[in-house]
Amino acid sequence: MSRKCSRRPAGSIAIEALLLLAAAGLTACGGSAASEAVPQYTYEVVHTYPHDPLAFTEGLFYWNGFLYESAGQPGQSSVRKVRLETGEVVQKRDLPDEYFGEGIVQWKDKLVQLTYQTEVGFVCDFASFAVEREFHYPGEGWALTQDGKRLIMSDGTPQIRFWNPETLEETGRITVTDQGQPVKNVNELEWIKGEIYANIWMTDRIARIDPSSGKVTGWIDLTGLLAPQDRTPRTDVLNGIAYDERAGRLFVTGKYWPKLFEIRLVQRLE
Ligand SMILES: [Ca+2]
Repeated sequence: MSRKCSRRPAGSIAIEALLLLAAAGLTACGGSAASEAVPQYTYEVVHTYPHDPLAFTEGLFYWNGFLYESAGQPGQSSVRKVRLETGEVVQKRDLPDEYFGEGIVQWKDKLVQLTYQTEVGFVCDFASFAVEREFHYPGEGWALTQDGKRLIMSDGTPQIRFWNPETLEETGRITVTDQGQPVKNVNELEWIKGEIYANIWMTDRIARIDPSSGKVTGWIDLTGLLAPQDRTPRTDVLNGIAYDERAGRLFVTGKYWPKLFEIRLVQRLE
């Protein structure tokens, strides 16, 4: 229900109806009048780059000129270092067949990786990708990012966990909510200028999340980003957000997508 309500109202009649409901102390979501409309964003494509259409993207970040990507699926999971401009995989470590690769994050000279339902994570040497140790966590592993102090982890539920980056022990949680309603399927994450960005699985949308409250502070609609002629029966959903902090570049891609995009956000004025 919350997703329908958070969608842009269609036309002035819907807006007038919302205003009337707000005046009556209600909203169309049934919440209080304190709920405010969440800003909506669309996008402009700045650059288009090649992306490996055989990579079932589960984790993505940018560091020092390269993309780092985790690809999932049993028997096909890997961690890759990828040249942005060409999509060339310059370094790769395959996972054992029993693991479905999920989120990755850099922490100092380590790369931390989750697996989907096996409750096992790997701490790897960042330079070589060699596994140095395993660790365990309860529940599913979906995505990782970090804010400079904590690792930030999603598990497919509305909850986002915070971990001590050295011990990998949980230090807290938030529940992602959109105008009071929990948001399910929180997937690939990226820390961007004090906010958590999260792909919502099986949608073309990215939520901007306040890391202290879990509240969604904006919705980014990427509908139409991958053109119909670039899709095959295999092409899967949007997933993968990376941010080049130094240059302020935002990158997104999807599972088995042949392209990766640098995009610029555009706020909808309606
Ligand atoms: Ca990411």
